[in-house]
Order: sequence, then C-alpha cells, then structure tokens
Amino acid sequence: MTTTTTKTRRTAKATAKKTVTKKSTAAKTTKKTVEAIKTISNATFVDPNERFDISTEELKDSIVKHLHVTQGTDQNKANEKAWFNATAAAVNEIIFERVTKTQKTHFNKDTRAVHYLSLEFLMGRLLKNNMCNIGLMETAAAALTELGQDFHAVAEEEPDLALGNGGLGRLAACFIDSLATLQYPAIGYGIHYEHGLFNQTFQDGRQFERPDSWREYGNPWEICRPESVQEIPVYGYVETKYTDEGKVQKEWHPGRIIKGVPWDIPVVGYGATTVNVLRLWESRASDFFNWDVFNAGGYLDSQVENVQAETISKVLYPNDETDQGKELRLIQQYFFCACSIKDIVRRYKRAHGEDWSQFVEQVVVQLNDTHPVVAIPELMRILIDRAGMEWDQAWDICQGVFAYTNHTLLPEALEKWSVRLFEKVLPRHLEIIYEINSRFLNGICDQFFPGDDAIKSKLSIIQEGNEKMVRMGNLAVIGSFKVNGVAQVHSALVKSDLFPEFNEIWQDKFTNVTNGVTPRRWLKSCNPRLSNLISEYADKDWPVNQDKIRAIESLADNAKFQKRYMDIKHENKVDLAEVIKDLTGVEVDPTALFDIQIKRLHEYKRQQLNLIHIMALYRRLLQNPDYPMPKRVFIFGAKAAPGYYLAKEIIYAINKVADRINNDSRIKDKLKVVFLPNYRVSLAEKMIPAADVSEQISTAGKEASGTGNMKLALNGAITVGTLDGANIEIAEEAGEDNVVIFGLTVDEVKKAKADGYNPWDYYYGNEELKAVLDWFDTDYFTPGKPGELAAVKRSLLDDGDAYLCLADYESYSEAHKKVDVLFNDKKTWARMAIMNTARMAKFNSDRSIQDYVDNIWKLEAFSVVE
Ligand code: 26Q
Repeated sequence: MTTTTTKTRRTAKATAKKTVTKKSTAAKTTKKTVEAIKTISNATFVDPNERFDISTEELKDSIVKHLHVTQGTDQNKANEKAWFNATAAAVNEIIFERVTKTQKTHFNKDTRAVHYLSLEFLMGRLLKNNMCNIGLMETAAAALTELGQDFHAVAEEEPDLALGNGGLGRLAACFIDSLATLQYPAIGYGIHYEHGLFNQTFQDGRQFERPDSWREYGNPWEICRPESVQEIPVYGYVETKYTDEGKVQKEWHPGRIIKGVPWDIPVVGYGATTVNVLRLWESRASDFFNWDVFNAGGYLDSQVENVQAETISKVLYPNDETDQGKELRLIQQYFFCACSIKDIVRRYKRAHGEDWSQFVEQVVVQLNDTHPVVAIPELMRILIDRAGMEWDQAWDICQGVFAYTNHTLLPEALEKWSVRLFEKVLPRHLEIIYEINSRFLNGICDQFFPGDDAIKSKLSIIQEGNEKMVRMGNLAVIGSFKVNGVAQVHSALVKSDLFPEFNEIWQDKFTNVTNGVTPRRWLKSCNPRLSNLISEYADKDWPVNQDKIRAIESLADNAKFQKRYMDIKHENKVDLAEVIKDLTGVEVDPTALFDIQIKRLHEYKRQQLNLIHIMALYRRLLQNPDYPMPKRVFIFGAKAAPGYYLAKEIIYAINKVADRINNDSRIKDKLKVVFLPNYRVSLAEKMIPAADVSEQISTAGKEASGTGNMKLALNGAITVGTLDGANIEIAEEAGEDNVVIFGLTVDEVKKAKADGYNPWDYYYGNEELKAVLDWFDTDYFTPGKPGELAAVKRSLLDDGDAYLCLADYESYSEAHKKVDVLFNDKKTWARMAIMNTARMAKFNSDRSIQDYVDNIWKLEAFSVVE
C-alpha cells in the first residue's frame, strides 16, 4: 500500500508542478491526477467496523476511567453531562492519536494541501458522527447500556457547535468531513466564536434571541495549541521609507496587536485513517503594547471605537444585511485571515525556509464566499513588506494560491466595505488593494475594453460615489485563479449576470462545483433504520460509494420492500411527533403527510408562499369539511436574522395562523401547522428522516444551490420545488416523475420583471388568493388585534412582491393538489420515495470534493500509515 502511495504521489506532484507553471494544460493533467487518486482511494478504503478492534468491555473500562480521571466523579454520582464527557474522552483516545499520525505523514511527505477558509463551520454535534466514522456506534451503545445509561440520552447532552448561519457553514462542515474521508491533506480555518448562532425562542409567536454558549461547560473535542499563537496588527498608519537603493518600502505601524490562539478540533474521516483538523482562532488581548504608536496618536484614534481584543471572536454575525457595515465584522474577517495566512506560511517555511519557489505547488486556499477575501491583500503584504518580494512575483503567487466560491447572486448580499473604514482598520491593505486595482484596470482590463470607462468603473474594486466602497466580490475574482458557483444554474448565472465582463477576460476562470452533503451524517448516522435497510441490499461501503445505494432502485416496485421502507418512514415520523409534542405541545398524527420547510427565514426562500397556501387549504376545509385531501402536517424550522423585520413578521404570522388552525375543531385535525423553535443541525437530524414532502420553493434564480433539498431527498422526501439551484439537478437525477416541479423558470422570472410585474393582477385574478390575502387585515388569527399580520400582505402587494409569490401561487397550489393525489396512492408514493433515496449519489459531498480536487485543488490522497 505504501509503495502505491509513493508512486502515485510522484505522478501527482509532477502534475501539480505543471499546473502551476502552465495552467492551460490543466485539462490534460487532470485526468492523470484523477486516475492516480482513484488508485489510492480504492486501495485504502477501510470499513470502520473492522478497523478498531475494541470490545464493549474495553470501551466500558475506558468510559469509567474517564469518569474518574477527566470528570472527577464515579459511576454512582455522575450526571448525564459527565457521562457524555467521559464517553467523548474515551473516543478521543482513539482520535487524537490519529491526528498526530496524519500530521506526521503529511509533514514527512511534504504534501500539497488545501486550506479551507470560512467564517463559518456549522459542525453540529460530534459524538455520534465520530463514533459512526470510527465504527464504534454499536459498541458504544452496548457499553453505555451495560453501564446503565441510555446512549441516545447521553448523546443529547452534547450542545451543537453552531458556528455558522446556515447553508454556507454546513457546507464547510460537510466538505471537511469528505476531505478527511477521501484522505486528502486539508485544514479548515475559522473563528473560535464564544457564542455561536443565537438560540431562538418564541414568545406569543414572536422570535426572541438568546446567546448561545456552546462551551459553557467545556468542549471535549478541542485542543488548545499555544505553541502556534499568532500576533495580528490592526489600525495605525503606514510610513513610506526608501532603501539606500531608492526603493520604496512601506512600514505599517499598527495601532493595536491582537493575539490569535488556535483551537484544533479533529475531523474524523470515515474509517478514521485520516483525521484532519479544523483550526479555530480565538482572539485575546496581546501582552505587547506599542507605546510609540500610542504617543503618536494612532492608538488613541483606534480607541475612539474602543474595540476590545476579546470581543473580536465573541460572537458569530447573523447574515443580516443591516449589519454589513459593522467595523467588528471587518476586524473579525481580517483577524482570522491573518492568523491563518501566518499559520500557512509558518508551516511552509518549516519545510522550505525562505525558498518561496514551491509555495504555489504546496498551498491552495479556498475562500468560502467573499468573507475571507481580505486574505488576498494580506498575503501580498506578507510577501512584499515582509519577504521583500517584488510586486509581480508576489502577485503571481497570490493568483496561483487563491480560489473563490460564490454563494449568492443577491446584490444586497455582495460584501462591500467603505474605503474610510478600511483605511482606518487596515491602512496598508487599502494601499495594496488600490495597487491591485490600478494594475488590473490599466492592464488586462484596458486590453479587453480599451477606453470603455463604464465597464472599467463596473469592474473596479473601488466603487466611486459619495461614500467610496471596496467591492470584495471584484477583488475575489481578480485575485483568484478559479471562481466557482455551487450548482449548474447558479454558476451559469455567475458568468452571465453577475460577472459577465470578468468572464470575457478570463474564460477559464469560471467553473461550477455542485454542492453536496455527507451521507455519513445525513443518512447513516441520522437515519439508522433506513441505513440498516440499505445495508441489507447494497454493498457495505455505500457510505463512501453512494452510487451503491442504487441497488435498491430495482426494489422500488417490490411490495415487501416498499412496506419496509414506508414502515421505517412511519417510525421516524412517530419519533418526530414526539419531538413536536415536546417542543410545541401540539399533537400530530404520524399517519398524516409530513410537509417540511427547513432553512433560514428569507423572503426569497418564500416561507410566506407556503403560509398563504396553508391558509388557502384551511379556507377550503372550512368551506367544505369533506375537501379531498390527505391529513397534512406542515412543519417549519427557521431562524430570522435579528434585524430582518419582515422575516420576523413572517415567523409571527406562521405561528399565529398555526395557533388558530391547530385549535379549530371544525377541520377535525385534517390540518396541523407547527413551527419548531431553534432550528439547528441536531434538530434537522430528527426532522429530515421523517419528511414526506420537502419544500424547496425559492424564486427561480435566487437560491444558489440549497443543500437541505439534497438531505431531504436522500431520506426519501418528495421535493415540491421550483427550477432553482440544485433542485434542477435533483430533478434530473431523481427523474421528473419523482419530484413535483412548479413555478416560473429563471427566464420567465426575468421576463416578468422586465415586463413590469404587478402583483395586483394576480390578487384580482384569483378569488382564493384575494380572500387569503385579505384575511391578513382581519383579526381572525390575532383575536382583538386586527391588522397585526398586515406586514406580510403589504410586502406582497404594496411593496411589489419582489420575489413573485403571487405569480407562482396558482402553480404552487396545483403542485400540492398533485401531491395529495400521489400521497393517497401508497404504492406510487413509496416508489417515488425509494427512487429519491436510490438516486442521490451525485449529491454526496465526496463528489463535490473530488470535483474541487480535479478542477481546482489538484491534490493527491494519502494513506496515513499505521
Ligand atoms: C454577511 C455580512 C455580514 C454578516 C454576515 C454575512 C453573511 C453570513 C452568512 C452572509 C451570508 C451568509 C451565508 C450565506 C449562505 O449560507 N448561502 C447559502 O450557501 C449554500 C451553500 O453553498 C447554498 O446552498 C445556499 O443556496 C446559499 O443561500
């Protein structure tokens, strides 16, 4: 096995070299690399269940030992938290040893590695996932049972690592899981937030936010690495100096130094040969204090804002447009990028000293959206001001190292920072950005669009105007060698609508990598019943070779298999019904159709469209108690950004409508609506296995990809969706008979807008829609308080219905009528659900990672030797 590795390593290394020097040969060399990687991956697949020979007795002993040693308690006194911590500690005994081995292997082989920079990693809980990946799930369950504990109750003690907002953060978590599973050298870099995404509660139907304290009682998975602390400068001023040879030299005199303390969380690949790390930076006040600067006034300047060093990593920002200008967010971004770049450079220098010639071969940095894009001018600064490199050489290195993933087309979500703020916080970086910009505008931009000032001002990194702004998207495109969107349609729109001129300049720069999700967490570990069924019919390596699940496709019409599959769905629904009762007090019937919409609350995701349709169903039932429809339960999970007024009004409206419907005996429980509070990864793991219908109803062209759609389909939910983001590819894979598509297409949306879309036409044109919207003005759902829900109606009519809910309403309603018919036909429904589970292999994040490796990262997999 080792020999194979060494041999293929050389091939891939040669490939990497070629790629760096001459990118046009990429297509040719990719094939070779893929072959090399395949050889390695196949050769080293390890079944976790056969890997660690640990008996139940041994694990019991280890857990009990840790109750004593790490928890200072014993079997009789320990509470569930102590049991959780002791169990995690026992697991860590296996994992941490693998971390060291992995790092040693990668260091000794001097490998090329990907550095995934992301402000967010939405990891969720780790105990079950780690056990699943090291194949100890059954052993652990048995051990805890024999110790008189309930494994699931112990696992429930673990708080979520909620260090992210939603899709983008969870994608980063799935990606590092896949990187470790595929045995690629990789490190995730992020922020060690003290408070993750806020906890959500409802009071009288309204959202309230409470701080999340995931580390309040310690976190067993992380290790502090004081030996790798970094010092990060901010604020201050730049001095221009001249060398004896007359060369300009810039010296940044920072106003403040912040200490970055790294915490490592192991990332356990399936089979646990490779255990990579997620390195999260915590900010602390530095011991160092520059009194010269203080006396020169720079520090006093910075003190006006009085930003305490410790506050930098205090809290994760919710994706809130109104928050965009916040100084602290910019410092957060810079702080973690600077720490990470320093760490990367430090590691490189340990192997190569001052010889920078191998840097591009060894290092690739993936920028997860524009949030870490300040890493580009930071690396320029290090190379020019610190390593004394010439501009052109430094710029070549940067352009060989960075790649950027775009996750949104919404103009308001594209990051911009005011030049004034940038200058105050990062004066040297602003100079560098100006230099990058002027070289770009006067260079390649001028070659392509000579004299076209309109295009130049559009492509400029600096947006002119009253308040000059730094456009991070443009900087990302100019500074990266690859730019990718996250689903086919989205990547096409990135080229045609978002960056068309850049795409003319650099045709090979833009590419697509469709998102994916890890089947380890999102099937094997969260849906053990279905996983066991699959394992009976598919090869046991399906968690890494997901196309093996296709084996169940031939059973899609088999009555016995259908029954087993649907019985499992039913049991999962019984479990979820219990959770719903616990969280909301509402009793729901597990035989009803469970229709689930889980995602952040946003107008473009159109929870309000779901709501008006629910109100229409309610109205139909009131008008005709025998209205033909299966019993339905509509289930929501969503957090609204704290400053997003309308999103919060939509939550309130859903909760109020739910109250009224759930307590109306006239409709005989045919309809229930529940909004589960505090939607997060661990709740998603309970909801997804129990879904019959998956709501993916964004306005076409707005949802970059979606990843919840993939998880739900994998677990056998039927997608009711628009032709948006990854829904299009899901429909292609599942087959059009196995999804229910509705609504305007991207082109139709564009046309409707161009033709002066008027929501009132739909209001007056559809009696039911009008009646439902008028309901918002009454006190039907808010007794004694008429008009309390009027904001929702206003957004859909007076404010122009920016996301075309009314245009899509009728089509959506028809889609649901189709669902009713299909659901009543139990055989057809079971077949559709099975087909979805069978055909989702494309959406395995291992495939996404392999695409990144082949087209962007050019990495080589490594066996971590025993
Ligand atoms: C911006 C400025 C200030 C504070 C926060 C932010 C911020 C934070 C998070 C902006 C955006 C985000 C997150 C975006 C996100 O999750 N996008 C989703 O990414 C998924 C993974 O690619 C896609 O599947 C979704 O379609 C996309 O919406």
